[in-house]
Order: sequence, then C-alpha cells, then structure tokens
Amino acid sequence: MYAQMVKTDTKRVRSLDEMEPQERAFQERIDAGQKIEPKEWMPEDYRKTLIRQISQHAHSEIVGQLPEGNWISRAPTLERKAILLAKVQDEAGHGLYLYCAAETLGISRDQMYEQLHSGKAKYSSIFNYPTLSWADIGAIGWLVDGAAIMNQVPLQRCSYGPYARAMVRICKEESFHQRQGFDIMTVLAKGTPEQKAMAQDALDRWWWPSLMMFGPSDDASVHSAQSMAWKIKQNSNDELRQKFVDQTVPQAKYLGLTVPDPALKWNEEKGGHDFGEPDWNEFFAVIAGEGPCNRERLEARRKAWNDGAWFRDGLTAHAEKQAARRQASRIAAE
Ligand code: BYC
Repeated sequence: MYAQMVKTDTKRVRSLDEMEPQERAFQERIDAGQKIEPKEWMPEDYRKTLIRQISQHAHSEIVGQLPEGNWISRAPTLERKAILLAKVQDEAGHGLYLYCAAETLGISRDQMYEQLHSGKAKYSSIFNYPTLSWADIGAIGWLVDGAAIMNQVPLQRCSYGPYARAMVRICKEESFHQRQGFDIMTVLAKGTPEQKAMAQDALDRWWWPSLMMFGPSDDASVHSAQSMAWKIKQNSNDELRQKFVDQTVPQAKYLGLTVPDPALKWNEEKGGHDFGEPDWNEFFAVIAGEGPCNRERLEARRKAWNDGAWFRDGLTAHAEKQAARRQASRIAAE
C-alpha cells in the first residue's frame, strides 16, 4: 500500500540556466539569503507552496488545541490547569499569526477555513490521535512540541519574510510548551509505580506518531527538493527526524523510560542513533482522513465555525454601522 501512495510526480529542480530572467533573478536573491516580501514578484508555484504549507501549519495549531483542550477541566491541580489553559491559548495565537502570514500571499481567511472544513487542506497527522490520560498531556508537550521546535527553528530562516518573522515568537512559546510537558513527565516518571506506568504508556503511544510529524521519508517526499531550493525548508524530513531522535533519547533515559523501538541503537560511526522505520501505511492512512480521530476533529472545527456565525455576523454589522457613521460625519463636516 505504501508504495502505491507515494506520489511519483516529484519535480526536478531546474537549474539557473533553465530559468526565465525574472525567475532567475528571484532564485539568485534566494541563494544570496535575501527575504522575499509580500508585494514582490514571486513564481506562482512559490506562492502556492507557501500558501499550502503555512495554511496547513495554521490549521495544525488550531486543531492541535482539541486533544489538549480535552484535559483542561480534568488537570490534576489548579496550577496545572492554569498552565495548560495558557498553552492552549498560545496555540490559538500561533494559528492567528500564521493565518495572517498566509493572507499576505493573496488567500483569505474564509478560503482557508473552507479548505480545512471541506477536508481539502491537511493539518498535522499528530492531532488525529486521542489523549487518553493526563500523561498524554506531558507526552504532547515533551514529544510533539519537541518535534515542532525541531521543525520550526529552521523556519525562522525561511525565505518568505512574514512566515519567518511569525516563527520567531512561535518558537519562543513552543520552548515553554516543551518544558511544561517534560516537567509533567518528570513528576510522573519519578512518582508512584502507577504514575510511571502512565508515563511509559503515553511514550509508547506518542513516540511513533511524533516521528511521523516530520513527514514521509526523503525518497517519498514530493515537495522537499523544490522547497529546499527556495529555502522555504532548510532541512529534509529525515534530517530533522534524526536530530529529534538524537535529542530525545537521552531525555527518555533521564526519565527512566524506554523508547518503544527495538531497533534503537547508538551508531558511533555516524554519531547518531539508528532507529526503526515508522509505519508509513498508518501515516498515509491518517493523512488521508482515516486516523483514529480525524472525523471527530473536523466535526469539532465545523461546529465551532457554525456556532460562531452569529458572532461574526454581529461584528460585521457593527463594523458596517461604524463605517457608515464615520462617512456621515465626514459629509456633515464638509
Ligand atoms: N501531517 O512532500 P512532503 C505544532 C503531507 S503543529 C499531515 O514531505 P512538505 C503544534 C504534505 O503536506 C505542527 N500531512 O511535504 C501545534 C504533503 O501533502 P500535500 C505542524 C503531512 O510540505 C499545537 C505530503 O504529505 N507543523 O507544531 O515538504 C500544539 C508529502 O509530504 C505530514 C508544520 O506544519 C504530517 N505530519 O513537508 C503542539 C510545520 N507530513 O500538501 C504542536 C510546517 C507531510 O501535497 N510544515 N504531510 O497534499 C512543514 O515543515 C512541512 O509542510 C512538513 C511536510 C515537514 C510537515
């Protein structure tokens, strides 16, 4: 099944000599490390790639609120509840910065929501898994935010200015999120045998989906080569996955937890870990809408959109009234 799902239309990246003068000048600016700003000329495919990636990223932040929001009312202490509430609110903020960055490319917020609600736009595979215990909130902060940071720190150097700048604040907040997750895991892992078992169970269930966050392996990645040539992506999916494993394995050791991968082994020669292959059949099923929670997540987003219609209508009516009043007083003053 996996082989069938791998798209074969990977585009070959064209050399400077094969480009028209305008595109060549654009590529030379990218190669020189210059930022591209909204009103400047850009190839249509560059614009489309950015809209796809940034809007998917924004949707991930918004849908990502759901599995964690599930535990706000059941957090074990008032302090944990306040911290989780703040984290979930941060995710909404990240979504907003990213939607704003995507809007500078000529797509409207409503169009992006429509693409999410119709199932046309993707969001991160990771949020299609359920949060079954409090330890899952620790595992999400530690592993999911940890993977997000690994992926997003290089995005601060993305060639498109508004995306790169949005990522600066997002990365700072993600670091706090990762620390709070690791703190939850530390308390559980050093707690009673039952608490430690909860932490291990969460690691067992979130490890492989976290590795899948980096996307398919490099040979199956359709967009990487062109996105790297445009410096939208700085690293390949496999490079970042390797860095994540190397960073996280010592943290699991510190916690006294076992990474659920029998193939995991330090490789002295390469200076990194060897590790097993994620189940790519599962990954492609999840991104095709067949994960454990896909339907529930989309249904929750559609419901939120429909429930908020009266509020959006009210805001629009208010803005129109204000504009009409301003117009009337301008005419009266003339
Ligand atoms: N999930 O050619 P490839 C967060 C799709 S939120 C779903 O390698 P690309 C957080 C890919 O879109 C984390 N789909 O693609 C929030 C493409 O399909 P289409 C979100 C995936 O774009 C709240 C196809 O597979 N982070 O951190 O070069 C709380 C082929 O892939 C996934 C971002 O969005 C996936 N995991 O590379 C806590 C970061 N992987 O579009 C945390 C920005 C691949 O052709 N995005 N696909 O239909 C990226 O860096 C890149 O888009 C990816 C994929 C590395 C994800």
